Amino acid sequence: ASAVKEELLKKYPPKVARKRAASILVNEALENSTPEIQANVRTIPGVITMRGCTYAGCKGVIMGPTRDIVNIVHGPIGCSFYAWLTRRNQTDPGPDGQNYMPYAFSTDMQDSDIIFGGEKKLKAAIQEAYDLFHPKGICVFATCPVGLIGDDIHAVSREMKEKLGDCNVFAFSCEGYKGVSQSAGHHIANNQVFRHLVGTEDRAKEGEYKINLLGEYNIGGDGFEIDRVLKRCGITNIATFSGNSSYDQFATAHKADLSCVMCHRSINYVADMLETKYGIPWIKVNFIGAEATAKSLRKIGQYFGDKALQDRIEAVIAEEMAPVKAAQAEVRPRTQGKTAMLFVGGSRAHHYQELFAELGMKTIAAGYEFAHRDDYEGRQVIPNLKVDADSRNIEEIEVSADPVAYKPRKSAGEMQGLEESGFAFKDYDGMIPDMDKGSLVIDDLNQYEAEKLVEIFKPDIFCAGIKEKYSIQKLGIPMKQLHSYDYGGPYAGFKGAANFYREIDRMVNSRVWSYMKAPWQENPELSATYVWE
Ligand code: CFM
Ligand code: HCA
Repeated sequence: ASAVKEELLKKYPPKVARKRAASILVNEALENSTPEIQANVRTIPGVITMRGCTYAGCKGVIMGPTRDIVNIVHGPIGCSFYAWLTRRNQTDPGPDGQNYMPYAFSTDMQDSDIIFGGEKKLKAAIQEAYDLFHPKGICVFATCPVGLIGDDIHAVSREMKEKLGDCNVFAFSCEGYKGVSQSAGHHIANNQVFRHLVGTEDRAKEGEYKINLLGEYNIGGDGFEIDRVLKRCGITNIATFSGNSSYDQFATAHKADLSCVMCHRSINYVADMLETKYGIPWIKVNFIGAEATAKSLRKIGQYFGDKALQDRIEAVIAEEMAPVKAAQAEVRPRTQGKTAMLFVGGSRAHHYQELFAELGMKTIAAGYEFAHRDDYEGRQVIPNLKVDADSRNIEEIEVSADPVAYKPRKSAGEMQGLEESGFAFKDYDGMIPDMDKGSLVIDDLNQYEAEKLVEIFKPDIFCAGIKEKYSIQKLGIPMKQLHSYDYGGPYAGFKGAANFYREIDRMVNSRVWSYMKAPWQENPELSATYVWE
């Protein structure tokens, strides 16, 4: 594997090779520790990164899936068009029918707005949206030019909130260039939702075992499947951040008794703030993979510590597992021993290794686009993370215990008892410890390295996003999108696992790939040769 690393770096100029070397890691056995990887640093100019921008992480990822908030993009129309229904976050509009997700609200900034300022136009847009829909909330998102010309979107939002009276208007300084990736946008979104929305409504859903599900975005209906399973177990989901969510879910999130964190990267800030301000403990869960789903449900059962709940969870697991096992048994003779590569976002490259393991498939290389070292190595590295100019640029908000609403959910003794029995609060070990020794871990993979990896290893399947899809398929390797799910899904929970098994079986066992030859493979004279002057 270290020869592979050398091969990946060989073509780069020395300075680029040095920088990339720190982001490429051969997972070696270390005594009681996890090897260190470079992450959350700037992409090297000139390489074709898989990353997106800060605006995408804020507007598209965190705020996009909430149906009854009008999300107005202050910027050129391209940014709005990009964020318009591309992420496959599904929703169930419910009886009130308030669902603004199919719309693209934009100020459609023009050259003249860049020169003379766009605040007036933004005010008018907020007024127009309010007059048309009377939503509970309006959110405003900054795109790159807003930061460059200095429009004060926060002042405009404050003014409009005051003027409208019954509509919560607030804004996000999530200019695309604000951070090194989508990740900065997650943090900005978390801060503003917590500041302006969480804890503003006390009338929450009733239930005996109340949780929040943080970092689940209902892509391809994953959240629907998880909610179905939770409901069967008798667990009440107060708020999902933010798949299939509504304004009121965020507003009442402080009424839950436990936060369950799915995607650690995008939402761990909210989990921490809910604990500090309201006393709600958090645990890491994972509903990708049938075994992982069962384990997560048991962990929730153990937290509440109620025998009736635990019995019900066991009964649900037993019933749901039967068809999952049958689906597994059917495909495994055909999938066993095959290899996968996963390069996705900030959590799925880890979570989906569980599903591949259930198919008997080995993940030989994986990496995130924009995760931080804690998502690779575990949260114990957080105190030692280097604060650089880019991370300092993202606000860290001060939160303290609420004088009225703070309420410890368990006594110190109960918490200690749970911890002594091996129950881990606010804990995430990251991706690296779960990967085989000798496997490759690569942060912010680029197109050149992706093609090199495929050429060297010829994996049976490669998982990434839309920009990677066709370049990989042209190399004759099946490519599965783990963002949009290639318009399929759900893959979470029990039913999702069975869906995934069947689909991956079809993909890795299709012979079409071996029949396919690119024109330059059949006619070598068509292949281009690079000539360096
Ligand atoms: Fe979390 Fe996500 Fe992901 Fe993510 Fe994303 Fe996504 Fe993703 Mo695309 S919040 S980090 S910023 S799990 S949009 S639903 S699929 S890159 S791995
Ligand atoms: C984003 C959204 C994205 C892109 C997916 C892809 C998603 O980062 O802006 O590259 O295919 O999941 O929709 O991650």
